Amino acid sequence: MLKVNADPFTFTFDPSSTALVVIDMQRDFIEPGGFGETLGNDVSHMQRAIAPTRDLLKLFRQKGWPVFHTRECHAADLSDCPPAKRDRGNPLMRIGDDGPMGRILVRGEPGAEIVAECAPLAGEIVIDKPGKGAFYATSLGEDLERLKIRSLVFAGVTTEVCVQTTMREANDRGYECLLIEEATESYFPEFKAATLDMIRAQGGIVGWTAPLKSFAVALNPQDDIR
Ligand code: TIU
Repeated sequence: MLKVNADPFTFTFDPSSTALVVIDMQRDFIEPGGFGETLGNDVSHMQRAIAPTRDLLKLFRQKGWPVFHTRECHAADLSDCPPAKRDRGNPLMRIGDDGPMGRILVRGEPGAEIVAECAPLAGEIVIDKPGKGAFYATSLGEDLERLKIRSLVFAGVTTEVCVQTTMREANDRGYECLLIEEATESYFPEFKAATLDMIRAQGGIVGWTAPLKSFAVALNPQDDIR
């Protein structure tokens, strides 16, 4: 068992049953002209999550532990996009409309791809999801059961929407969930802070959070240069 110095207390995990889940590090959320910006958000906040997520991916890849990537996106005919999702509010463009990175939030379009720094490698599982949570209407639950995973380490965007929703889904299914603090971002810094607090409140009601360094040191104690 490995131990991570985490909040609200030590996160203990068995490396043989632990996977990384990187949520929606897509151009549509991170770059100008995508879905996130159409909703009126300042997407520049997302840049902060890229390097820590890349570094976290590197740690899992060095160990050969399982890596999942998710992408929020819809079929070209939008048959998996509820009208309530497409019609809500007054965005600059709607899901399926033509934007500078192709059709907004549509599978296979440039905007739906994961940013180059965090791109999936061969053998890593990519889960396309129509909702905010990665378990709803996907194979994620079955994939995790097949691999006998018990603990999940999370990264990605946005903290309070797709990351938190997926962590709550995972927590209800019995997974021990750790969110790496620098490897997630929100368009609203105060929402990120509040979400980290919510996750670890009440004795870890949803799970744990930890700085990337604490996780890295748990994996490679020899790197703990103080
Ligand atoms: N709008 C927002 O903050 N997020 C999303 O719509 N999806 C994800 O978080 N991936």
